[in-house]
Amino acid sequence: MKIGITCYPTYGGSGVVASELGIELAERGHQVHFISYEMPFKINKYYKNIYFHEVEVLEYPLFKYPPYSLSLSVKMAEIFESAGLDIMHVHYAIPHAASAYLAQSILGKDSNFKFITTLHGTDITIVGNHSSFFKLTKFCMENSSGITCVSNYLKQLTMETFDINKDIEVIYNFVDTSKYKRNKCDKSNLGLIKKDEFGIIHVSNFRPVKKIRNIIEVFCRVRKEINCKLILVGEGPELAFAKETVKRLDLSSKVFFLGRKDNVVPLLNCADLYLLPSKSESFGVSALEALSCEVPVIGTNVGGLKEVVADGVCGYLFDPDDIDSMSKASINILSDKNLFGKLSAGARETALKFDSKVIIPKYIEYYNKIIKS
Ligand code: GMT
Repeated sequence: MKIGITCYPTYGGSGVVASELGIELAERGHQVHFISYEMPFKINKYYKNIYFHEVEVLEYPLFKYPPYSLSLSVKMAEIFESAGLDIMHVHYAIPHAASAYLAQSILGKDSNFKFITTLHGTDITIVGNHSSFFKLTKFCMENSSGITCVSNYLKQLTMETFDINKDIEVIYNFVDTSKYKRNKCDKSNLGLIKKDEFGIIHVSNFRPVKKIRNIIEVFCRVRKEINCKLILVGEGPELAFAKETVKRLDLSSKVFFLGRKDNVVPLLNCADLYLLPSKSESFGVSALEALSCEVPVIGTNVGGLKEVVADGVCGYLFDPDDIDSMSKASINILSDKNLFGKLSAGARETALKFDSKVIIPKYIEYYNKIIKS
């Protein structure tokens, strides 16, 4: 099959999932054409069957905001024809689904241009339902050839918020468990965590929804009882605040800010606990990656995280601001070897259910269904 993929190429869950999907499809012999303003950061080496088409954006004095989404639609139409694509798959509704709709209109009905929109979360919960986008998001979904959501929670929310009268397929996020796995080497080998310390980790784009302040607060309480360090990976709007808070609390020697990292597996291998106290999370792919490396998760009982982290099996879920319970649970996990062993085994078992070998065929099946429809 020849598949076009458009996503945000920079840091962010939807871009990561779209890139990993492209890599998995290419490894299975499909031809994948990424169309975006930049090469997705996860496509950081040569991959057979993967092509990249850069969208050029015209800067012109009249344009206060250069219209990227229009240039994107033209590029989609061009590549659909020149590469002979079978299907276009856009990740994150705004503006990608709108560009795809326009590309379809440019090419006309006879072109057989079909596009699938995958909703990831904030494209529905924050951006898409904003009054400036609501009608467009609804229109694009109703005019997509197919829609997928990354969790049942997101499907339900989308149907309720937008009153969508259309089938939505749930295809969960996935992880390559052969890459995301515990290596048995010493967790102190990166020089972050000492042999007798525990590592607590969080990976995200540091947006307010991630509640970074709660992570620091939980860490503050846990470290009073447990010899541990905090590893924060990623960057985003809350990073400066997080750094200031850590400095103010005199925790600079205990907290590592590592910035963006392409490969988090060695870092997850230093960790004993993953914290994700998000206010809302449509799936929580970073938690899944931690589980795959046998790291138990403390998360929140809101949104789609409940479909990934089974409470008491591979971690625990609490209300986003229940710092007290999160801290107590963290201390319990790190101080009780049996509990830790049970949860980390449960973590790996849970991750295996979301292995790419299980999930990627669902995308391929869905592509075929939409192409034939
Ligand atoms: O919040 C992020 O990390 C980025 C965001 C995005 O859309 O780029 O992630 C969303 O998509 C991920 C991949 O499907 C999901 O695993 C995340 O749960 C989701 N984030 C939120 O819903 C807040």
